[in-house]
Amino acid sequence: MAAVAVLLAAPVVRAAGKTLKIGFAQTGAESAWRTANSESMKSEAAKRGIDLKFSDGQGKQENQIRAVRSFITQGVDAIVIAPIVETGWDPVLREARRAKIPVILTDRTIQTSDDSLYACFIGSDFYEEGRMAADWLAKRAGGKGSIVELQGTPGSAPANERRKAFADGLAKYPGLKIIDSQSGNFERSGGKQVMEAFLKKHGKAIAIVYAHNDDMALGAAQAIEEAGLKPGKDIIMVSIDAIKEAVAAVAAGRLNCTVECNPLFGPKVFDTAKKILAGEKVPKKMYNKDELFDDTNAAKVLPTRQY
Ligand code: GZL
Repeated sequence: MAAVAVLLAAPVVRAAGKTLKIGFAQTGAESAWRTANSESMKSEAAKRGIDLKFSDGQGKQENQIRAVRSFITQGVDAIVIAPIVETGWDPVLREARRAKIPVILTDRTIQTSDDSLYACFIGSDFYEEGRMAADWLAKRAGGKGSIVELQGTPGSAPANERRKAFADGLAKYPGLKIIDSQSGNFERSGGKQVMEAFLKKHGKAIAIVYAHNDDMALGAAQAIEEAGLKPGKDIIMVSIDAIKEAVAAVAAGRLNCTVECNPLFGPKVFDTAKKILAGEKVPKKMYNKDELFDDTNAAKVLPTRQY
């Protein structure tokens, strides 16, 4: 058994000078966050002369798995995956390991029976983001109000963790109650449609919107305005990502709080890939630092926002 373990564990060290070929299985193009993340990966690869094989999963795990299999057939040096959902990855990760191609998970984590199937994770701490959102709301909403929640993609790590963290964070505030929760799939149109349904069902009982990302919050804000109400004033708006449009909306008082989830980690991904291919050890999980923007700081930081 030991012999097999040594064989499988042997790191692939790439010949110096050869153009690095990296396959990237992206989730899709569902949000402004995703666009910025794809741009960060593509522009950084171009800057470094890396041959990036980019695959848009169009929101489907089977497309991502197909792309990973194609990368293996092409014999890429490393594979990067932004796994759209948490489960179902072990078989294709085992195929990558058999081909001795290291896999870096970015953006979203997975549930796996064998952590050694991937080299490392680079992304944000979604539970911390949900906690920060709940903490902000508990301080600013006077401890009471009916909340409607716009969830991200079902089964995705950000949706699962942001939902759990927010509920955990509000557990000690019985006056702050989630009265409805539905997925808008991280899309602006989804946020608008779900909010229209919530307004029809709950009307003026809605005091707070908690959206798992800014695109859905901005879609919900549009629905609220079309219903003759003022988002940010009649209804408190809390979301996550801190895309430039949302930070501007917070500065204008149309949203009230957005928790950052930085997508610009292309440089970190390729630095890490280089280390792994050189046989260096890297940390298993690398979390990006995220801040919170509300009426106290949004206008000030807006000119510096990069995505
Ligand atoms: C978070 C990322 C989420 C963003 C959404 O790292 O997976 O997916 O919060 C995006 O905007 O669609």
